[in-house]
Amino acid sequence: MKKSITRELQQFMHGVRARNPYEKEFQQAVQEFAETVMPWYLDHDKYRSQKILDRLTEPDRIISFRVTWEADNGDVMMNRAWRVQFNNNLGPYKGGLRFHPSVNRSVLKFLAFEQVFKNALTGLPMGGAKGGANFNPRGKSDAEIMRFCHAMMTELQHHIGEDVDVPAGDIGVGAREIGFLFGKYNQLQNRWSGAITSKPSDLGGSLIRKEATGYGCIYFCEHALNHQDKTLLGKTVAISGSGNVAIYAAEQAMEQGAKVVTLSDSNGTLYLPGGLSREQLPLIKDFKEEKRERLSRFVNKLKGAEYHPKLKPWDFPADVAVPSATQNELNLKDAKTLVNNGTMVICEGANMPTTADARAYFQNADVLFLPGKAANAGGVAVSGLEQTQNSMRVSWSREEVDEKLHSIMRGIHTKCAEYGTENGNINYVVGANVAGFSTIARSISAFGIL
Ligand code: NDP
Ligand code: 2IT
Repeated sequence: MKKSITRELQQFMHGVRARNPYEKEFQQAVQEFAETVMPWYLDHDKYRSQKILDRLTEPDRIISFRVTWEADNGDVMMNRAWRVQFNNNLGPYKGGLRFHPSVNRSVLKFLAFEQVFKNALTGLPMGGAKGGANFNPRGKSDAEIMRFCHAMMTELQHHIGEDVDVPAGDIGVGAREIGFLFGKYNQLQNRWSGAITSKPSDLGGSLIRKEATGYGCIYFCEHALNHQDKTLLGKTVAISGSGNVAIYAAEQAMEQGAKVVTLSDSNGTLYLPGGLSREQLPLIKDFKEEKRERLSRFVNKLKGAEYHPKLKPWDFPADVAVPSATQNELNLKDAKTLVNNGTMVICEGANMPTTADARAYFQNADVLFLPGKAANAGGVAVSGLEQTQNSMRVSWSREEVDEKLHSIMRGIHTKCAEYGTENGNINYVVGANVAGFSTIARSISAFGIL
């Protein structure tokens, strides 16, 4: 990197750190972004003089509130919840809700920041937001989950709406939670509206939304491999997580002829040396989606599977790694193990699952690195299609939605190639960040000084 660019970057990050002390995840997401867009930014005096990058690292607003609810044993419980509305230049704020004990302002700010550019890449009219609570759904009864969701929506309803801000699911927020949140919203508003997406289809959700992030991720991976005259056929794929993204990434990887050798949860890793079979996938869906069991509780039902409580998916040999659990789950040590074992592709199903040093290591080792902003955009893309269907009061078929998802993932790949091609190779981190940034920068500039 040129000295002048390094100097600008240091100065910029000094300001970001000073304004957001202690927010490590947010600083990390901004640093990764700024590093890659700075050369383009410095080439565009118009945007630089309007301080577009500085303005873009400050959310439009953060709503912070208390959620009080009652446990089954009568205890009064309290959680913290937030909605970070980052930028709505391209459309209503849009992004998921996360329920996990690790949720805090920094985590939601990094997620909302990345959502702005991810949503811009889809080409659909969506701004960027994220929300959630430091609530742990694990071990709670359905009645407790319901009371928590209803209590949360009692406040959140004031800040969302189909033309204002449209939440969806994320970690810990699946069909059950969306049902409770959406029901309460409709009751409080006394009307039906598409103010929440990733709804089950019988509540007005889009077909393929449940599958969209995982499927889209594998479609994107296939595009990137095809660009190098390769395919997923016959490749071994290590996937982390066993939630919404992981399960459908596994399903689509198998559809493309790959062999899925791992899944995981926060307690350990499931290793299937012979690959996950088509007969085993419905069992995993049932235990994870319906019964919400830990992998260790049903590994004995999966023929040929081993369970390793102390190991990560990255400890097992695979051609392609698809981190699909949470941020910073793949560190430098894991990156070295993967490269030593011959892994050729990292395709991020989760948001920022790779630490900064691990990402740099992969890029120096010529590993094909596909960042989450591009690779996992399929979920929010089909959320966008769900908004359209809800507004039009129509339901598209699985085939129609899947065709549109394919076309959006193809379009994102084309944008990455347009903005990220260096010496004949695509740098997908540069491509995704600069393509998203240029779209948002144009819109901020067009609005004047706001
Ligand atoms: P789920 O809640 O369905 O699944 C999360 C999975 O990750 C679970 O297996 C969970 O294990 C594991 N996990 C969560 N936190 C940790 C942790 N701290 N350490 C280890 N494992 C962990 O979430 P999703 O599948 O929806 O989301 C996964 C990732 O994908 C997130 O980064 C999310 O932001 C991102 N994403 C999701 C989209 C969506 O449409 N759902 C769209 C785009 C990105 P356990 O059950 O043991 O906690
Ligand atoms: O990180 C993400 O893109 C999501 N959790 C999906 C957001 C959405 O609005 O569907």
